[in-house]
Amino acid sequence: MQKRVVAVHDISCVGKCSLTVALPILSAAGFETSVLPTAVLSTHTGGFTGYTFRDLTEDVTPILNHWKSLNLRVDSVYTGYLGSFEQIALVCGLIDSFRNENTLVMVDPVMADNGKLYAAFDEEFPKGMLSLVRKADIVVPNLTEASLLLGIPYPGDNCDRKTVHEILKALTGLGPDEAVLSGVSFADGKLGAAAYSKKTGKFYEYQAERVDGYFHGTGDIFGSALLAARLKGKDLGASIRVAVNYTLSAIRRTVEEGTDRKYGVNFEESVPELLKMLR
Ligand code: PXL
Repeated sequence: MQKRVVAVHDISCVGKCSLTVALPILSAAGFETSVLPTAVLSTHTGGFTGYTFRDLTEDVTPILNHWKSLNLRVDSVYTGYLGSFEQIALVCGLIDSFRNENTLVMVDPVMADNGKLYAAFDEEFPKGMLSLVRKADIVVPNLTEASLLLGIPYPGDNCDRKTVHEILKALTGLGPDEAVLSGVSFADGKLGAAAYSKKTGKFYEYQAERVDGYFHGTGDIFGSALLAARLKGKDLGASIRVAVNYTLSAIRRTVEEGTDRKYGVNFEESVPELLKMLR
């Protein structure tokens, strides 16, 4: 039976990230993708000024109440950028109400990058996010978000394998069975992801070519591809390989095309590659 994912992210109308990335990728991978939009913004908040922001917190409870009346089967919940602090508790409620023994809950604790909280979040937000992370089967932070969750200083993006392993283990100590860190580098000119599974007690890593520069929305592309691979039954090691290779393919194409990076990367034309890797 086709699996249903509930994707909980904002709609950034322009500047590909969050739902405008998660929905097409998960749909192309063959999953029915239902959405719970957390906010509507004219653009994302990284690199644009003057963006609009409509918080949809008020709509969450009525939407969930309607879904409860439908007896909706939810095979996966994928959370990302939330619109308010109050939404953290509401999304925890969504998970509690709809999770069954086979539901895969993936939490991307979107709130920060490069050592800094995003514009919309204050110092209290990471504490709230921790309560959502505790409910996850898989947690997918970047190094900045991981250090905020664990209450440790940001180790910088070039931190060594030993530190990355400690962080991954500590993340699973918060509750999730699996932790995946994106944006780690263990060698010059390389960038990739590392992961740990509490069940197997194994670490996994995959590095590919590093393309210099900041590419907006790539965390969401990575997360969506990772979830697609896990839901297709690929193991954690294979899943991070798929997610890194797909993200890199979209970045390479964007560099070749020379488009303005704040508008996001060309993940669309790499979808055929993703589908091949997911086979
Ligand atoms: O990709 C993360 C993200 C999602 N949504 C919004 C953002 C960001 C990162 O800046 O601003 C609105």
